[in-house]
Amino acid sequence: MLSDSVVEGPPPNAGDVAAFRKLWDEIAPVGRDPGSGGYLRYAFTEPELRLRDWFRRQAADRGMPVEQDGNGNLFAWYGDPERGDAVLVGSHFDSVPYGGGYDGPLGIVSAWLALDRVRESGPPPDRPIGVVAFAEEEGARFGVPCLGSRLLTGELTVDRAAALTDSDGVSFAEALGGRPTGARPDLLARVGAFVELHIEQGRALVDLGAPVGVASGIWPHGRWRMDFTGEANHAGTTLMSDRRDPMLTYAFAVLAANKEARRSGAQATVGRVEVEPNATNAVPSLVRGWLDARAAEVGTLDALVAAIDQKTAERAVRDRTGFRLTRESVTPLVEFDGGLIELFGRVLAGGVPVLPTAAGHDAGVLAAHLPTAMLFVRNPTGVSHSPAETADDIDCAAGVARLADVLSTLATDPGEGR
Ligand code: HGY
Ligand code: MN
Ligand code: MN
Repeated sequence: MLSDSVVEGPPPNAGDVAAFRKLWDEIAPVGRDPGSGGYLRYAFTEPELRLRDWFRRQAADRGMPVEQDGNGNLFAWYGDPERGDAVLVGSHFDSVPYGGGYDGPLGIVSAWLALDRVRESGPPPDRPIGVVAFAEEEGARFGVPCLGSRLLTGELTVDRAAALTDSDGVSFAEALGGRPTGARPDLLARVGAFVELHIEQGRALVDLGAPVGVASGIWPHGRWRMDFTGEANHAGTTLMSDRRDPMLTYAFAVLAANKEARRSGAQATVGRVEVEPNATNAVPSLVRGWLDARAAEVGTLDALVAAIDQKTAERAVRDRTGFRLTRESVTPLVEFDGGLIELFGRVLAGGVPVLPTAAGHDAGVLAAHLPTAMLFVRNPTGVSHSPAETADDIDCAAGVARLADVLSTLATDPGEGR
C-alpha cells in the first residue's frame, strides 16, 4: 500500500539487525578520517579500491562471478546473466570529501544482505540477480557525477570521460587503468529492473514516522562551472578604485544564487571554489566556483540558472572582470517506474510512503534506460554529505528486509515489474 502516512511494518528481528551490523562493520572504518569522522572515498583511490576488493570477496564468498564493465562499474551475478531480465540491486562506494558513510555503501551492503535472504529462502529464482557498485557517483574526484552509470548507458562520451582529470592531473583513464569502454548495450540488455536502496538525504521519513520509503522521482538538477577573471595585483598598494577583483564578482554570484533560489523555491549551492594565486596579500587573477542548482521543474531550474548568469554578467561589467558560466552536467526530471512503485506498495508490508528527492543517484541515470526504482531508509537527522550523516541499525535492517521482499518478488514472480 502506498501512502503518505504509514503504519510501521513488522520491525526487523535482533538477528537481522546483528547481521546488518556485522557486515556493516567490515567496511565502516574504510576511508574514515579519524579527525572529522567524515569519509574520503574518492573513486579508485586506496580506500575505494579496498571497498572494491571487499565487494569481490563478498561475491567470491557466495560463489558469484564478478565482471567490470570497462567503465569502472562492478557487477556480481547470481544465476546466469546471459539468461537476461536480471534484477539488479546496488549503489556506489565513493563519497564526497568528508561525507557520510551511508550515502552509497548502505545500498551495496543492503544488496548483499537482501540477496542472502533470497538465496536462503529457496532454489535460485527464475531471473538472475546482479549486485552492482557504480563508479564515481559523486563526481568528487573527476567532476562529473554518475560517471560510471553515464558511461554504461552511453550518456557520456568515452572521449570526454577519458580526458577528465582530478586535482592532481590524473586522468580518469589512468585511474581506471585504460580508456573506458563506454556504452554497454549488451550488458544493459541483460537487466530487466534496477532497484537502488539509499539513505534518505532529508527528513521526510522522520516526519512521517516511517523506516523505509519509496522514491517517486528526482528533481531536475545540474552543476555549472563559474570562471571569474580579473587582474592580479598587490593587496596593499593597489587602490580599491584601480582593482579588477574577480572575488567581488564571485561573491556577488554566490549571493545572487542564494537569493534567486529562495525566490523561486529551488536550491542553489556554491560549495567548491578555487582561487589563483590564492595568496593572502594578492588581489586574485582568477576565481573558479561551481554552482549546484536544483528545482522541482526544469523550467524553474532553467530560469534560476539564467537569472544567476544574467545578474552576474551585469555585475562583472561594473567590476571590470570577466565571467563565464559553463554547464558541466545536467540531469532532467526523473520519474521512477510506475509498475515498480505499484509493486512496492503491494509487496511491502505496513505500507510505505512515496516521496520525491532532490538528490541525484545512479538510479536517476538508469531510469531512462530500464525499469528503475529506489527505496529510502530513514535518516534520523536528515543530514547527508557530512560526517554527521547517520542511520539506525534497526532502520537499516528494515531496509534490507524490504529490499529482500522486493527482490524476491521481482526475481521469482514472472512478469512482475515489467
Ligand atoms: O549530489 C547528489 O545529489 C548525490 O548525493 N550525488
Ligand atoms: Mn551523495
Ligand atoms: Mn549517493
